[in-house]
Amino acid sequence: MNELYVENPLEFWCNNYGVSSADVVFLGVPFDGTSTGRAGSREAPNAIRSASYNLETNSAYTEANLADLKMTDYGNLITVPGDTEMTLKRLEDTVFDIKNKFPVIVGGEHIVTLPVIRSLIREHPTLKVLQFDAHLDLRNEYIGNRYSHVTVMRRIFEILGKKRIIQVGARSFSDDEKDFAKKNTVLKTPENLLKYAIKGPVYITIDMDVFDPSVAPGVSTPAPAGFVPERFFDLIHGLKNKLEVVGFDVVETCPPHDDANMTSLLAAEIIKEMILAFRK
Ligand SMILES: [Mn+2]
Repeated sequence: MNELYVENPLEFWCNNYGVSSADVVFLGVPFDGTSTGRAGSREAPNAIRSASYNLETNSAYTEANLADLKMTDYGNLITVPGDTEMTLKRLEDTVFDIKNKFPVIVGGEHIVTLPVIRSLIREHPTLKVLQFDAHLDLRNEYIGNRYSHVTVMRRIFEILGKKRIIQVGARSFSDDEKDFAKKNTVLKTPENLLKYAIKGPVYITIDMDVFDPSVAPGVSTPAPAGFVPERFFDLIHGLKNKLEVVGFDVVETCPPHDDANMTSLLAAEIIKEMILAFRK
């Protein structure tokens, strides 16, 4: 056996320790059942795994190496196409199983964040959520649906309560969402976020549409005038020693609309840098 010459591009590039002994667990959630823009984010977990093979595990920001961590790729949640409720319940139960690890949840569309919060709040009752997103996702319902990528942060607000969602990067929202956010969440620019102290456990959700479509075209709901990657990475590493992060997700990558795999590649790099910056 010569293991130097084999690899498995169906797993995210990391040491695969097995779930019981791993500290960091990658879980794919190939679900896009409520997508109203471009469908296809169900293909993202595997596209991001494949993209990770184009990257180095070293980080220029931290001088740390992902390969030195006890990390494992847990595979994909078995979703139920057409049944959002059953899919979300399965995800809540699966995340609860790995709650003492550092969960890295890879969507799929943004509704997948809801069951992750339902699960983590049981372990961390004072949990806050830091959201990077072009949208506020605060509608109470959308085309008659209360459980969708458009309403996900409203449902999370109902769990967490006032001023426990911190929203960064929003530039596409309705009047009602903006009014609701002013009263009930915390809106921050990247610059202000660095000065804002988030105390206690925090979960970070990254919607890839927070980036500009010129650097991340493959998203379900693109919005012009977003982040460039350098700005995001500077921000993340500026927050490195300030936050008690208990896990994160990267959602809304949409491979069928992703020119040259740019968005999957960026998502893979984000996953690496986020883990190296924030793992417990
Ligand atoms: Mn979103």
